[in-house]
Amino acid sequence: MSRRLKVSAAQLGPIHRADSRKSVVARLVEMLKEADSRGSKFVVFPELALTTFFPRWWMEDQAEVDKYFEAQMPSPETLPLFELARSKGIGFYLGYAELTEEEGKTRRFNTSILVGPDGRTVGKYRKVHLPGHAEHRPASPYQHLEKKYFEVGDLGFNVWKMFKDDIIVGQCICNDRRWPETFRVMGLKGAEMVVLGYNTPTDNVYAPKEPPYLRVFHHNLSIQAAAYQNGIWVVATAKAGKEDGFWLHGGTAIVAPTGEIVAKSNTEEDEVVSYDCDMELGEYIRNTTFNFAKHRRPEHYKLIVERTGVKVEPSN
Ligand code: CDV
Repeated sequence: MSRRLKVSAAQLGPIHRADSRKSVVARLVEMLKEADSRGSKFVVFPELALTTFFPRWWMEDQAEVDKYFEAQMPSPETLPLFELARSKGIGFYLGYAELTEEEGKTRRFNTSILVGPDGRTVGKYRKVHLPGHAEHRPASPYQHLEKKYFEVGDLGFNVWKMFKDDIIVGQCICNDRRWPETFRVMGLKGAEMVVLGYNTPTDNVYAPKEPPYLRVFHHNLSIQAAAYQNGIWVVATAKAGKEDGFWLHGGTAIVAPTGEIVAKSNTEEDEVVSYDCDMELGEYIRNTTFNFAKHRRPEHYKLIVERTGVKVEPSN
């Protein structure tokens, strides 16, 4: 019997500032029901899936910022999602802003969790590649303040065995998908599928001349290359559409280990995208072109972990 996993990417349309957690969770619940009706066993929700993408606003009052964070998970508001998923035997990935007390310190992370089909949280990830800036830029049409509101994740890139076939699942968040290191670390830990959520503005606030079509092209380029270069399935789920007037691109996609997009969203609204994944498909890639044990040359990759930025060093 081949190992298969039917997965659904549950894309969210906009969540406005005024929308309550309860109304958002009701939308997630509806999409989980839709995924269940299609026979899916795994549902991937977006990054920061419970609120608007609040890093676009400069806020000085920490109490105001903290309204976008979750101090517990499941919370009373999200519990219906956990209970429904458990009753249906469906696992899920959920992104949210995490507020935690650790060693007497208040900490804030851009976090995602993997919840197993038995309703238990099996894995947590805290976003490593935080894009944007930390200072107020009043001349900018909007802010991208992930560097102000979150700490850099401290849990690394991990994988977990999930579902009845012990499928090895990794997770990351949004900007992480643009960094090959993200996927290679999980690939080296045996990942067979990597899931992620994202909120990507259609325009590049740091490069206003970049045309919007390139944003979706770079998104696809990143996840397709990551899938092929590691022989893994990649599921990438957007929060999309005009949120409080700011446009986030869609492009939710399920990518096969061959690098091909096999299913994608057609809207920038709540939309469930499903695919029945053959978990054996990546094996030939992982055993031939990207047989890591046979072909990798880490002795030549040292700079990747030793150096962060570019230092010009011509060999002539
Ligand atoms: N939420 C994100 O991480 N967004 C970034 C934007 C800022 C480029 C992304 O990589 O999509």
